[in-house]
Amino acid sequence: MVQRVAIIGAGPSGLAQLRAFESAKRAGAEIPEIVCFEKQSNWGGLWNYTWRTGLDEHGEPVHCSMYRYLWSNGPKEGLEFADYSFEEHFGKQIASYPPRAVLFDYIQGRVEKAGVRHMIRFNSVIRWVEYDPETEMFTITVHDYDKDHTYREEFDYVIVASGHFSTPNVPYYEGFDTFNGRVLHAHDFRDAREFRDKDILILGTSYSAEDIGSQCWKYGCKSVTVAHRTAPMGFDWPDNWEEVPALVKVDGNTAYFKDGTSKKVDAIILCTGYKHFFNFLPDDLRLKTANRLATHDLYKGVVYVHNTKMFYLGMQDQWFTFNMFDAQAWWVRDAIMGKIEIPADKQVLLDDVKEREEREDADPSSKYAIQYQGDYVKELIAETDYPSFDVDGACQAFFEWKQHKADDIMKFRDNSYKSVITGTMAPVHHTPWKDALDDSLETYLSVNDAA
Ligand code: FAD
Ligand code: NA7
Repeated sequence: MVQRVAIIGAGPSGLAQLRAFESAKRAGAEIPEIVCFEKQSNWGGLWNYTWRTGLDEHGEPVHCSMYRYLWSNGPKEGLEFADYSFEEHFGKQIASYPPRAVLFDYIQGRVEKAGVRHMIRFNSVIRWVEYDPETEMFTITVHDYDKDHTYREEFDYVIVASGHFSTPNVPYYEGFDTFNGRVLHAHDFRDAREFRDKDILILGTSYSAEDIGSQCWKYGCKSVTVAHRTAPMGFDWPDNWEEVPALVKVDGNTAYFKDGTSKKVDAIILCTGYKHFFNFLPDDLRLKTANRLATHDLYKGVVYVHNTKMFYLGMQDQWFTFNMFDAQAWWVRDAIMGKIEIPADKQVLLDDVKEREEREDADPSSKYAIQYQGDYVKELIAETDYPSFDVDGACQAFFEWKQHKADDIMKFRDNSYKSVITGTMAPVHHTPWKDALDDSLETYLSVNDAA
């Protein structure tokens, strides 16, 4: 009997898994039957942009958390696929911080080349997954929106690749319900021009806060105020940008902060992070973890310790993304195909998780965290046939990126780095990021031609 594998989600992680199996097949191996379920009508996960917010055309929660004008928040040299370089896709080297549409095109190029689209059932949302210890099979309940039909199918293995930056963490502060303006989470942010000439308040100090604030600044908001719960971001911000202590309450349009100061604002954007949220999984299969580098309950960061026929991809907080998902997908493929043995002793799995957590907690610095995740990528790659690449070189690009941000937060995207896959240096983008208001693929690439 051919074994059956279900992949939940066709974002970068699920696509990495499809590509991993396809590469084994191409090399002559017999692979299991693979079915990837994707609730959206297209692949790409978060990179598949939609103008919609709230519910999608079917009434499902909109998955997309990305927005117009989003450019890569780290250098592309840190995420390049080892088996499909930017030069292979675009026919030339391109600048280091591509806008969303350019990265979507790159992600898509690899899987189009691999010819894996037929393995994906689109408009198909997973409603429930159950495991029967007697038969050692999973039963998956799916709703197919094209046929408006719910059905169940059995699988030997399940790989959850549904992402964890889609279900917003939305705190409540006194006065939100009577605030005279928009209160929204980053998940629902789409177009910075909405906030032109407005005074905006942002809660949170991580990537979304930094980038959504920068977007609004770039597209002409009047001022940005960022309230921090723990610590300020501490960059050298433009004049109309300030960092203030934690928000205490809102009264009318006035926001009050912990140090007794206040500010009148037009809109509040909650950049307060996301939840690992799996409403299609019962308690015995559902991952519960904080957003960290060493996820809880995942052996090698991918095998669910309470059921080793269940895998999770991309559940870590992320410095590395596409290449880490690849490393995970190749490893999971080999575990399913019996090339890698998962220890039968549960204690060994739990010890592995504990060791990873302790090692992560040993040093809070971002430099350590980058190297930690780079080492994780190296560890997995060494155990499979994923093309080896200079992971330390990618770490180096991240270290330089951190320094460039500290040097000038509104100019860091004007820098370029060397590809660790092809060894070529990226060109400096023709237009500085702050002046590049049109971020279409055509403009981004043609600008480089003109340079
Ligand atoms: P996702 O991209 O979230 O894909 C998950 C897929 O699963 C989706 O297609 C979804 O529709 C599907 N799915 C979910 N639930 C179900 C279900 N029940 N049934 C069927 N299908 C389902 N990374 C970078 O490398 N560079 C960046 O610049 C960058 N910017 C980011 C900006 C934002 C605002 C956010 C939120 C993230 C950003 N990331 C960035 C990180 C991002 O997490 C990864 O790049 C990547 O998208 C993760 O891939 P994934 O496949 O694990 O998850
Ligand atoms: P993150 O990185 O999880 O950060 C969440 C931020 O929200 C962080 O600064 C938190 O502050 C803050 N937070 C969380 N809860 C609250 C409340 N209740 N009040 C105030 N502030 C709060 O999420 P992001 O969206 O920035 O980034 C996620 C991904 O999207 C990332 O990988 C990027 O690639 C894009 P804390 O420091 O805990 O005090």
